[in-house]
Amino acid sequence: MNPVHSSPHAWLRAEWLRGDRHLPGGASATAPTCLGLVGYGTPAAGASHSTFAPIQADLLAGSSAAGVAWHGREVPESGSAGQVRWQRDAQWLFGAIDLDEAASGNDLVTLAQRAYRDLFETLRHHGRPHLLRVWNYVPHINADGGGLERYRQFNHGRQQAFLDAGQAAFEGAPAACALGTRRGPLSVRFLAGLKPAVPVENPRQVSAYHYPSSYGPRAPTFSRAALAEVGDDTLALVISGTASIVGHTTVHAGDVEEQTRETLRNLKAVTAAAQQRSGGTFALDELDAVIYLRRTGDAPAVRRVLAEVLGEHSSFLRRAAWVEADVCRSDLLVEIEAHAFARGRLHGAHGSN
Ligand code: 3EB
Repeated sequence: MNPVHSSPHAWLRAEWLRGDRHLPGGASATAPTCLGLVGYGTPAAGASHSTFAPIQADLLAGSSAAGVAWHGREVPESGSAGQVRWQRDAQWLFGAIDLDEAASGNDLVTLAQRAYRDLFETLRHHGRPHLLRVWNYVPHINADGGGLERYRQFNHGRQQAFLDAGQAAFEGAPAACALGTRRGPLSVRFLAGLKPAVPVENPRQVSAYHYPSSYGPRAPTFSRAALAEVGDDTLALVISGTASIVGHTTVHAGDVEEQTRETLRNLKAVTAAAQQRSGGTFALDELDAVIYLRRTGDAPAVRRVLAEVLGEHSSFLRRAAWVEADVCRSDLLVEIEAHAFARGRLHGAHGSN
């Protein structure tokens, strides 16, 4: 059976946005069932406060996709409350938050905490309490924030908001990514549903929420991946940003090719763990991936390694979105996130099998 499975009857599915398509408010870019977009580029005039506003990071030349559209089965309702724009259907809620740091007058700890406080308030209000996936884009993520790196400040505010809201800040945290942008606001996008997702960890890596305090006073709040039943006998697998980390340590600092190989070993391990947990078939070379590069000039080398390991004609490589962004540790040059759909069901209790 083809492991790439995306049923048009499922309650949730994902669709690549074409790379040559502009992302305006988004309305014309997608079908009416679009719940939300995570696309990259520069917002069209007046569109920076749309639910579909792009993340302000540049696509690399030749990127075949401009981002991912998440669809429900019905035309969603939409609205906004405070800083949160949202769209929802009977099962899922997608939200977008963009906070201008300079205008807010707050430090990044406070701003991150506020973003997540508002996020959790939105989930509570709409009765979709379970986060599946969060995308975080932090301006100048590796810069110093007055004695603490800005990513570490972000982690502090994020974890505090999870604790304040009584949300799982350790085991059971959502899948996520956190990348650095070079312009624009603090941008958070999120997808939440009615039922808890099943978290998946990577046996080659220490769980991020258990990283030692040498990486900052508060650990990052995310699981390596998460699985959800999305209807029509279909499972969604969302894999968090994945990089060249073994245990909790960066490996191959300065070597983008070896970092790419290690990242693929991690993606393979987490994909295998998801398969073991669910019985779904998730093939590494058929994942839908977003590839983030700190240095655009590394693209040919990364592409060469991906072609060698996954195949020149793999759907992974043919379909991937390539985005210029800073990875959250300054010694990391590449990070890859992914999603996939497969036939299957989740059995048994949350987190066990
Ligand atoms: C890592 O494995 C690399 O802070 O939400 C990956 C995915 C990373 C998510 C986050 C950070 C985050 O630690 C960085």
